[in-house]
Amino acid sequence: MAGRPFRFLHAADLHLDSPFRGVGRAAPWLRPVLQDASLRAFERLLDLAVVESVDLVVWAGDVFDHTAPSLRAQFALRDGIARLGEHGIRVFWAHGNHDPFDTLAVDIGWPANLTRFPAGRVEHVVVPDPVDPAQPLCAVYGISYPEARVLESYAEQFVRDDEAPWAMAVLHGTVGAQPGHDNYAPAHLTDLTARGFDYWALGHIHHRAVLSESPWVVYPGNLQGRHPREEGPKGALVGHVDAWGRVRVAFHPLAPVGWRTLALDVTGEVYADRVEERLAAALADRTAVGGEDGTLVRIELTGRSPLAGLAPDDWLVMAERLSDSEPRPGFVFVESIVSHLARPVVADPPDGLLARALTEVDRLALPSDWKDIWPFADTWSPRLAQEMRQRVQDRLKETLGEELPAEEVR
Ligand SMILES: [Mn+2]
Repeated sequence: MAGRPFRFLHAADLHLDSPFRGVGRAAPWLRPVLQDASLRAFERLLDLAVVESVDLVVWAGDVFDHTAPSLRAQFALRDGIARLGEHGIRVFWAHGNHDPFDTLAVDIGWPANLTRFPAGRVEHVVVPDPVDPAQPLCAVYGISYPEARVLESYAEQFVRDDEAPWAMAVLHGTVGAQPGHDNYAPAHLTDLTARGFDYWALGHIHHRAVLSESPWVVYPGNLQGRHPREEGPKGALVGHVDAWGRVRVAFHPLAPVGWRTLALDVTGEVYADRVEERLAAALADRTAVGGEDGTLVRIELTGRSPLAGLAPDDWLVMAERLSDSEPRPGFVFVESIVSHLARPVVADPPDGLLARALTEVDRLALPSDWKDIWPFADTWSPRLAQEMRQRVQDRLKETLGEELPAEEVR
């Protein structure tokens, strides 16, 4: 072939106007940022399509989060499609399990540049060459879910004919083994690669993944991560098709808010402020930013430390201290600090620790103070605890001329 080079934008799982999970205690300034994130990502998707001068935009399902989308989301979508139309960009939408064709309640009319693929049946559209409309530029094949639960494979319905020199297939579903996702419209990768298409524009799996490059079989991932497992930059793909039908795929991050998990081993740390210092330093690393505007962080603490005794509410205090209290570019909000800490098991106290602990014992005056030390000593070492008890007894004998009853020194 020697056709006209063109570009397309491929996105999926936009879940417009969908709520964030687990951010109920977000600061007041952050709540609207999170509520608007999916729609702001969508605005950026439109900007990207215009700036990149794509010829077509394809959405591989779950454009809406549920079957009764808010009017706000409907208008955002309608206006967005119309805006693309003003730039001569055609839009193709294959409905998925969150926005199934037959049960999706829409209260608006769609612009003429939108093609919604029919429910349960593959249809294709030949897109004409914008300069010489008598010539085909490419063909786009797609199918929509009639309802949420589609358990049969749709792959066999995709049959390419040769009207157009280049053809794309748009499908929402599970290709290959994808743990953690509903197994909808399941297909093996080889079911797709054998069918003669140049590019499979997939949706449903929220992690970006290139399953094959010849032909291309691609999940762009969702547009805006909504919980800690949907980590890292999220956005859309722009495919550059050259005159010979070869495709180069470029990822463009669009999500305003990104998720990031920060794991830190704090073995040996005994002071919460020292842990906080280390976390603040890790959070300052701007190379690990999740979103274009800011990042929500889940912190996972591992290792052995006496801080294992802190309660979730205590860690919440630190999460708040580490979070931005007002908006700024590159904001950080610590969604939670999850402690997997275990108490230390130390056969012998580390060098110097015993001496320091015994010095502390010597400085104490009252038996009530001594008792505060036992739990701490036990977390470090039975031997240390034993030494400390002995030292306390010695001190008592020395200063008061009496011994504490054994059950009090344990
Ligand atoms: Mn889906």
